[in-house]
Amino acid sequence: MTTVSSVLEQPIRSDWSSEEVRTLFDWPFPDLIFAAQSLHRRHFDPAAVQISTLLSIKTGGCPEDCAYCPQSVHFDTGVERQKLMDLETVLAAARRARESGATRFCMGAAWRTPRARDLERVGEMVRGVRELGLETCVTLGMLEAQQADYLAECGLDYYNHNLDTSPEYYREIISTRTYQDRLDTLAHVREAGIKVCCGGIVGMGEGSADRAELLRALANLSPHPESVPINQLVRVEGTPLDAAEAVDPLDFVRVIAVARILMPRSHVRLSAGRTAMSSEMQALCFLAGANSIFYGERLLTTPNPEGDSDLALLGRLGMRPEGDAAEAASR
Ligand code: SAM
Ligand code: DTB
Ligand code: SF4
Repeated sequence: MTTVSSVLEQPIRSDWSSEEVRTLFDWPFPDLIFAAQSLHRRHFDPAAVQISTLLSIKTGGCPEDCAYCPQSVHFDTGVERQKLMDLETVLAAARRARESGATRFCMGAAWRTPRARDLERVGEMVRGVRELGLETCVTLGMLEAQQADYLAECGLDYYNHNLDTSPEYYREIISTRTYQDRLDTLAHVREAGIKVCCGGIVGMGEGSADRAELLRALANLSPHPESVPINQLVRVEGTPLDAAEAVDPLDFVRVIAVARILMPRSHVRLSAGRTAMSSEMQALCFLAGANSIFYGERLLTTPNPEGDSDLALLGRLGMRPEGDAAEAASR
């Protein structure tokens, strides 16, 4: 039986059954938050939040058909296509992110998989951003083993590639690449020695069993992804999901709490969708174990809360960016 005391006593696991994870979703909210917060405190400073900034280095015109995505060529969303950015433009954005307090700079490209010449240029960006003292993350679509090895040689810290939803619901969302393709890319990244950033999206019309199966698929990766972005769907006009039903905020908090319980040592990122969340809901997410956010006024193509309002929220909660002077002194 999965009980509060059993989840607090057991070691870190990668063998969760469907039933165990579904049971967690059915727990009374106070038990769930208590267990998540207890595990969070065991492994992290509960007042510290890791800050990442995103930049879209190649926008739109993507051949994939991910039903949530404004950058797919299959949907008319009005996103303006932009070819791969110059190195200098990327480095200028990275410097600004560093000045605003980000410790990780994430670069996203709307590709199915990178071409050789493009991968080389991204490799130069990774080297340049690292020299600024920032952690680096890229998300470029599917990777073969040699491509992952090349990025590792360039010093890449993290590769983001999401499972997005449960294996069962996946076919409703994407037809141009399989779940197994995603698992293969994740294996190549892991074998290359790059840290894995892998999560999913809530609010695409999935049921609570699908949410449980997504988290089970993530937690049964061994080792766990170091970073787990939990996105709330940003409904973009022109995508097939533009009229998806809004998620009950408390159900979203449950997803964060279960992710924290299953993957106690991972950074769980309260990722896309924060412009639609109240301060109170975000506070509950932090209480449930979220300890990372995207910071800066844009995600890839859609808005994110203003930097000042995020700092104000952290201030109201007595929380602070991970790695800043106050946080380092308290360690
Ligand atoms: N093209 C690459 C790929 O998909 O592998 C990288 C960029 S893609 C935009 C990265 C992730 O952003 C997706 O896997 C998805 O989880 C998330 N995402 C994209 N559009 C979103 C939306 N409208 N709402 C929430 N998350 C979204
Ligand atoms: C992730 O899980 N979320 C980020 C990042 N990885 C690349 C992307 C969110 C994109 C939201 C829609 C947009 O701005 O285009
Ligand atoms: Fe392309 Fe990535 Fe968007 Fe899918 S999520 S359409 S792969 S940019």
